[in-house]
Amino acid sequence: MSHSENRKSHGPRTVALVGPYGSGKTSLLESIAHLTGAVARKGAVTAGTSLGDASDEARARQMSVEVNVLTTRYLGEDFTFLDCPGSIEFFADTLGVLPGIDAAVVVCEPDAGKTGMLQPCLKALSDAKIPHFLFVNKFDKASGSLRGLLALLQEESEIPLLLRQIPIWENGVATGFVDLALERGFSYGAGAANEVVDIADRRREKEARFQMLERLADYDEHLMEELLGDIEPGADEVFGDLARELADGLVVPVLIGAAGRDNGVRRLLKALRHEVPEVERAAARGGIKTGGETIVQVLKTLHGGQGGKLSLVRVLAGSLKDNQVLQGPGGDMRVGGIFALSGSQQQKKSEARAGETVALARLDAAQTGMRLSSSKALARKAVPLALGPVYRLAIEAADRRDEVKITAALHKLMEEDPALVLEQNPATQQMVLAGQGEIHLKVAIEKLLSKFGLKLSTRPAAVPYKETIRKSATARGRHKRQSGGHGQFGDVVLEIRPRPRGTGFAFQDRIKGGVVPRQWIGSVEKGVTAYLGTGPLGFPVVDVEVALTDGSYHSVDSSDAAFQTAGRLAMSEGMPSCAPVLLEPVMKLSIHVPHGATAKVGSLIGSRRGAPLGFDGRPGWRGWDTAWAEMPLSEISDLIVDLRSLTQGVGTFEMEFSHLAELDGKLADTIVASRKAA
Ligand SMILES: Nc1nc2c(ncn2[C@@H]2O[C@H](COP(=O)(O)OP(=O)(O)OP(=O)(O)O)[C@@H](O)[C@H]2O)c(=O)[nH]1
Ligand SMILES: [Mg+2]
Repeated sequence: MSHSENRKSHGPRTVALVGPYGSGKTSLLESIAHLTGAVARKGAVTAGTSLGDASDEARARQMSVEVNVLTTRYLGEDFTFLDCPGSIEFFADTLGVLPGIDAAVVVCEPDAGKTGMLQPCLKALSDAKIPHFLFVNKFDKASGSLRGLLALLQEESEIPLLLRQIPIWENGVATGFVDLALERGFSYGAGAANEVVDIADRRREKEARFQMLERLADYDEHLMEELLGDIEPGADEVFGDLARELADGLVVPVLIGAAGRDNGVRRLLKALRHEVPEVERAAARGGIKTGGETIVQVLKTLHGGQGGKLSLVRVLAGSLKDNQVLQGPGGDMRVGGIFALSGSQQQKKSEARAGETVALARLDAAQTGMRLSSSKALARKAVPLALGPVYRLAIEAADRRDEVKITAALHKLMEEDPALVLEQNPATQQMVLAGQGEIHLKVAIEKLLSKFGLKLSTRPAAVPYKETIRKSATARGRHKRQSGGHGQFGDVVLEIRPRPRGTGFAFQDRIKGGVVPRQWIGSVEKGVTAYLGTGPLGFPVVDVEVALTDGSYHSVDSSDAAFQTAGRLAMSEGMPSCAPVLLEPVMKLSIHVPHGATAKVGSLIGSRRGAPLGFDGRPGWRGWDTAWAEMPLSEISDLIVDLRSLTQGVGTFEMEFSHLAELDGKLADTIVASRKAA
């Protein structure tokens, strides 16, 4: 291994562990923590003793709900590992760390049925030009051919996969592996350091190695010539190519192992140690020319219970001292503490150098996605998150006295998680929490309780129904009151007519001969508009035209208020005979799913009163389709739940308002009845 031992050591590097839910990322983090000596005793996700997933919300579900951080040292070199949640509902955390990492390890399972789950994260990595490895985990449970699996995995990756290890099988169980670059065999001792073993099947190893070299030679002419001339390439050349082609995003090296048993994890760490590029590459990716200035990228924001706000940052250039002033896009701020993180442990530091990933305390104005710098000109705003909400719940303080506190706490949660959105819906007067799915919102609501002691009650977000009319009518409204001194008098005749959909409300003055004096025409319109706020079915009225055609007044008793009342009276008189009808919002959906689920999406659209508008390949995605449809908003509230269950969690959609559609029959009756009851 002399090729690697005599070069200068690397600076601190940061690697994200990403991939589908349940593939073993947090277990891999645990194994890394164990093998690098960051924890004395290895814990496990299933036992609730892992270094990561320490929050109540994560422990209860045995799944990661936010990024876990481990800064550790391996053979004298510093690494920070960012273990990202796999659930697509928490994908914002993965997107947040991408600008600050040097490489990613995509953890997947040796299961042909699960390879379709990989594309969202593989695509995010290749789009962002981030070097990445594939770690096929749970190899203790693998059966069947790795080659077959690899072919399926390749379908999900735009970049060619490069198989670097092959398993050693004994009676259908993987008992070790051959590293094709080193040409060495290792046995999976249970937990112990991998032993070097003889390679029993030399022919199979040579063949696999040759395929690996051929792929490397696609980007190295010299190596190609050697292969063609039957010359054995030197180890330095092979390892040099592995590092360069990874860093250039030309290949995705594939390694195998079982994090649960520390199998293959040392080899993975060694590959990371040798091949993950330095921080300068990550900086260059972000368009940063490294000079003397300090530049940090905010990867995640955390609000601890008593610790206050922490900003997890990668130092992309320069160095950082405690108490240093950093410029943000909106002003400067002072670093109030630097910490290295290891799970929920914080270790105070006085400075951080380029390449380190650390948590900074008390950067009040910092937000995830921002770039802060010693120079104002280098500070950058956060790029808005490219994830639109797909699930909503109306929320209310369980105790009204908590309302103000809840809004403040929710804002903290939204700082931690940019995928959470608080929407105030003026049409339904509800406060609505929007996000990436049921679990996403549940976790947010649980955090509100566990971190801030605040309780919310939730219910489905109301649909902003409207109503309109299908017939015309004429009605009179006569308001006359004689009480004591001054009376009230207003009298109007209104012609009410339907208007085409989407044209809104129009008021016409057709008074002749001043039977309603000019100064009160506006009063009549006001009264009409007030009425339209709640029509005969209980919803706001749209697309009607009201003409004021006749009326009378009283020289003493008529007034603005009296004519407003008269207008309102005429409307309540006339509207019920105009054949009122409910209008429901219909959205235009773009639904994205792997090709295998497209037909099922067709039936899903049908079962939710949707109208299919066709489908086509999803641009930029391999084997995915986009299906378009129109669907009533009321049917979309939990659409994401069904969509995910059809697609192993990866299906998603976007929507925009299309139009209001008339709704008749039983469904309409139920909606009107429940409105009346409320
Ligand atoms: N057989 C086997 N099981 C494993 C291995 N590694 C992890 N697991 C199991 O896989 C399950 C999921 O493990 P996690 O480490 O929580 O997976 P994760 O990728 O972090 O999951 P999310 O954070 O929810 O995406 C747990 O039950 C682990 O015990 C392995 O090497 N072999
Ligand atoms: Mg996890």
